[in-house]
Amino acid sequence: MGKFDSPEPIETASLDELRSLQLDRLNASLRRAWDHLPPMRAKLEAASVHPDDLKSLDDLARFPFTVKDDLRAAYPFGMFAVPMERIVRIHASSGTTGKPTVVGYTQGDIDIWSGLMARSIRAAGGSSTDIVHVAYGYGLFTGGLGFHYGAERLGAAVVPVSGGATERQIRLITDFRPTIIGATPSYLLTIADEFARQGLDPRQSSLRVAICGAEPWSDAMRDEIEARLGLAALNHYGLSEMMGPGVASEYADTRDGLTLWEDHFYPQIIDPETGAVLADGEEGELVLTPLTREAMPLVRYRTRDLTRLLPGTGRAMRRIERVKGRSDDMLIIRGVNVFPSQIEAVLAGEPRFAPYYVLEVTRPGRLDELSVHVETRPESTPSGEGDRAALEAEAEHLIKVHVGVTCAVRVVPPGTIERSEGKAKRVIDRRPRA
Ligand code: DLL
Repeated sequence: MGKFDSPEPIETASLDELRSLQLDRLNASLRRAWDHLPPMRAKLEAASVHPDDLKSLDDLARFPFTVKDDLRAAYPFGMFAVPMERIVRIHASSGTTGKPTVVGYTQGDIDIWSGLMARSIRAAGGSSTDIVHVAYGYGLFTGGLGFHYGAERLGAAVVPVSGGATERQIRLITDFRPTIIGATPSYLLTIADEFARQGLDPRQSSLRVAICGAEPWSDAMRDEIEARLGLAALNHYGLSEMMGPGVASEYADTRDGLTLWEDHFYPQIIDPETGAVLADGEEGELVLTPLTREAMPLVRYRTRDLTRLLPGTGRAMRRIERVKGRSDDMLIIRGVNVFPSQIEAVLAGEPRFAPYYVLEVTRPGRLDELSVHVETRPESTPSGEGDRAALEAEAEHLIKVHVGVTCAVRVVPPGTIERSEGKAKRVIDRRPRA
């Protein structure tokens, strides 16, 4: 049995033990930031706080936030708290707008990351006997290498496929018989489609567990993936700024949200408008403070992800609820806040729709308009214009009732919406730039 085949002691530690470990680690991390990370120290000084002001975990609320723009301003290496000779890895976010954010790691950071990924894969039901097919992208994106190192640390056999070249993914799954796959949920559906295209039944594959993350997805999408591929699809959360995947992960035995690895990340939920810390159970923006990062001891990083903190199930570490979306992905359509994942959940209620959709936002006059393009399943394409119009009207009605927004639904033929090979693009914004 590998070292990571059974739970680590901290997974079953008492709440007191966990809180005392967190306080010690938080003190040390704030101290590292103060001593070695000038932009963080400047922030603390501007807010008139010092690491010594942290006497209890609640005192963290007095400390200032770090935001993505702080990382951009420090581009490329200004957020590294160690000299370059101690940095052993650099990742960067894709940066669709403006400069990318750069993340550095010491060897110690890589070791902790690998350990947390091994823990996550084990929590999902993996062990050293598994073969893990990694279909997350390898490269500057943290997904591929994060899963890779974790699976290796677990002692499993890793197949480092990366994303894309979907035909070949099917061949490798068929020939190598992996038992676990890591992929974004949208790419997993692309893989399922490709199985079908090749005349194969994905439910007959060797895969028994999928570890899905890197983008928002709904419970309905999970049901679809599990039914089509005949496996357990577990949720996995992370972000580059903390290190990558491996921040929170779902246990196979409870399947009730993502246990946040609180021995390495201290979570707070804040009101995104006021910045005030909210009580556990309330919905708001997740703020994370890494407790053990050497290269980037950030203080109170605002993730923009909206979720809630829930008590642990039989564990001291708390869970986060499935992330609804990022506050920057939220559309405001004539005053109504809309997340793509909410539309996804409604569309999933109509069995004739396939799980492929895209939202298009336009501004023909002064007001924003939303249209929802959704594919029908091949076996249920509309029989004529009347049938199509009725299906569209029904979906518009359901979206109005459940999400509260008026939109135009456009039913499109199977295969017309662009398939994902990584993070799905759910919104096409055609509004004129301000
Ligand atoms: O997506 C890291 C990752 C790789 C996570 C593989 C899981 C699996 P970034 O590219 O920096 O890092 O994007 C991070 O993706 O702030 C969330 O908005 C979103 N996200 C990640 N996991 C989930 C999830 C990786 N399970 C951003 N549910 C985060 C919803 C997720 N959103």
